[in-house]
Amino acid sequence: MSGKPKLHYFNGRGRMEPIRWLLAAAGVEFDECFIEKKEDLTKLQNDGSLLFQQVPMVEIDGMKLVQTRAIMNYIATKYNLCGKDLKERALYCNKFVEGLFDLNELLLMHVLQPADQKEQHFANMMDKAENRHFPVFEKVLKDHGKDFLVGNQLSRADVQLLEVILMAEEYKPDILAKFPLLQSFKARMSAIPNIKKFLQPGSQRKPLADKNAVAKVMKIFY
Ligand code: P9H
Repeated sequence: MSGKPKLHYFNGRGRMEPIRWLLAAAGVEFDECFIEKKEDLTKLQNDGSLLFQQVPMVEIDGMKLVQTRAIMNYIATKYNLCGKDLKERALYCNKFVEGLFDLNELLLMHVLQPADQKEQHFANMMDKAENRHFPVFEKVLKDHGKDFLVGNQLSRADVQLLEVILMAEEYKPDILAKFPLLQSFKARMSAIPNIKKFLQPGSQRKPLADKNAVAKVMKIFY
C-alpha cells in the first residue's frame, strides 16, 4: 500500500511523540487522526482496529500497527535506523533505546502525576536523567569519539536521545551543564535537515501539555 502513514492518537505528545520523531528523522511525511473525545477512542476500539484496545495505532504499509515499540521497530528497520547488523543492534542500539525509553517514561508521565506526588516524581526523574542516563551517553560519546551513538551513522538511539534531552531541558534548562559532549551532540543532531525541520514551529511536533491538555487526556482515557 502506498500513501502516508496515518497516526491515531490525541493531539499531544504522550506515547506517540517518539514515533513522530522517528518518522520525521527518517524524512517520512505522515497524517494524523486525532482522538478528541472518549467516543473517538470507543469507535476505534469497537471497530477492531486496536489489538489491545490501546493507542498509539499507526496505519502503515497496509497494516494497523499497535504497541509503541513494535511500531518503532518497524519504522527503524524499514528506514535503516537501528544499526548496520544484528550485533550492533543488540550490543548498542537496542540497549540504548531501552534505556532511553525508561527515561522517556519518567518524563512523559510527569504531567499526569497527582499534585501530591509531583514533587517527588520530579526529583526522581531529574536524578535519573542527571545521575543515571545522561552520564551513560556522555561516556559513550567520549569513549568512541564519534558523532553518533551507534556505528557512526544516524540511528533511532540518536533520535530518542535528542528527544529526551529537549524534554529534560524544558524542566531544567541547564541540565546539560555537566555534559559537554551531550551539548555538542544536541547541536549536531538539531542541525540535521530532517530534524531541523521538525524542530521548527509549525511542524507536527507537540508541545508540553498544559493543564487544559492534561484534563482533556484524563477525560478520554480515565
Ligand atoms: N504498551 C497519555 C499521556 C502520557 C502517557 C500515557 C493508552 C501502552 C504502548 C486506553 N495507551 C493514559 O495513560 C493515556 C497505552 C499504550 C502500550 C490507552 C485503554 C496514555 C498516556 C493511551 N489507553 O506502548 O503502545 O497505554 O490507549 O483503554 O487502555 S496513552
